[in-house]
Amino acid sequence: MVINLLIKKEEMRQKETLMLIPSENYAPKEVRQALCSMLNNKYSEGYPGKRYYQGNKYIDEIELIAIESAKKLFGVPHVNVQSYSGSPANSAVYMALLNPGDKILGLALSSGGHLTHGHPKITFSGKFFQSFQYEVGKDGFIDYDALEKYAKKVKPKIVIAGTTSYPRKLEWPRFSQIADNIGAILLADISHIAGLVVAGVHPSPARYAHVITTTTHKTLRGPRGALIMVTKKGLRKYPDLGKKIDRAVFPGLQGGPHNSQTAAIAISLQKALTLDFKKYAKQIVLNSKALAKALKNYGFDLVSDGTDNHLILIDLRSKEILGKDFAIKLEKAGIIVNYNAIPKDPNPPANPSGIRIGTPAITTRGMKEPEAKIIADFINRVQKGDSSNNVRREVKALCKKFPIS
Ligand code: DSN
Repeated sequence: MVINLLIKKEEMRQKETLMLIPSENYAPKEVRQALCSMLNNKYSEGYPGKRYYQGNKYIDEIELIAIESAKKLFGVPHVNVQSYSGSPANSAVYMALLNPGDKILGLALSSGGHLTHGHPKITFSGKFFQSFQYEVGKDGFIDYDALEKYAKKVKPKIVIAGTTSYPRKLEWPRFSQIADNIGAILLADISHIAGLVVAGVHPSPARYAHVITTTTHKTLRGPRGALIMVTKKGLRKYPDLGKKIDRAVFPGLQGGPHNSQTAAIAISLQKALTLDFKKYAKQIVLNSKALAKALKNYGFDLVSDGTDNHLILIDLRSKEILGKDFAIKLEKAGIIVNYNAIPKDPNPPANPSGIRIGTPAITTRGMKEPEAKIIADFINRVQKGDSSNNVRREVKALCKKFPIS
């Protein structure tokens, strides 16, 4: 069958190339097996103990394990594990807490935010709400003073603190103070950094935000999926917030949960509770810092001049190549990245001035700081015009030394 052949080819591609897209990772075999299990056959609209279909005895147990594991991992009292992915999770939070036309305030996409954080005109969050956007300053860091002034002026109902291409630590106490001062809800979208948060290598928003969303497939290394979590602070402010969130997910936005996904989430959350996972997440950051340092030594300009987390945003303007062209060259050499806007990018999003790279997937392969330096050398050689075939051969050899199962 042609599809089976293409799946095999994709497996081979993933094995033989360096996956440097910071939102991608290799999910463990048990997670992938759960995804294609017979749980896929079952309808389970509703929640454990309150389903609209019979035959959900085991599905209930699985969903409860996923919920309890997430509560323990993130230190929160209420979790919904049914959102299909990150965008539906954020939409469910808005549906639970906002009315159409309410004001929302999120980080601009061009400053490292996400489409669902109020990106204007073309997105659900930008069309159905009055959306306002804050930005990073000239130094590439979120300008909290400017955000505070803007929040006081706009008075949004919700402040969204979350990022997709921001290489620095998020200052939760500052976000919380800004949102609390204007009586706004604080939503922390930790999709990119969830694995780092559970390992303690990035501060947790659990004491500061009212609601936390995260995808489960990035640094958390699970299946595609999402969690919506209500914190103690959130329940103090809105005692029925958990119920509201659950009702927004089902029946508000979704029908039956994807049970195979729920089981895969449960497995990955249990793995994330182990000491091994904490070591893994620490290594992600060590690798990212080593890669950033080596790239700087080769004269690459990094937005914010470095990284605190799993990702690096390279400003290519001094190298006189656009992000897309460089990403294509790197792909020819077996290095997979994505082109990305840099703050205040003079070029359009479809052909921006930067690339975004990250270390979650290479760390899953077992690579450490020495390999991060080798990868920086590969990237530099591609930029300098070394033959992509030469680099490709070396990339393949490196990947072979660090196999994935
Ligand atoms: N598309 C994801 C990323 O690459 O960061 C965010 O949703």
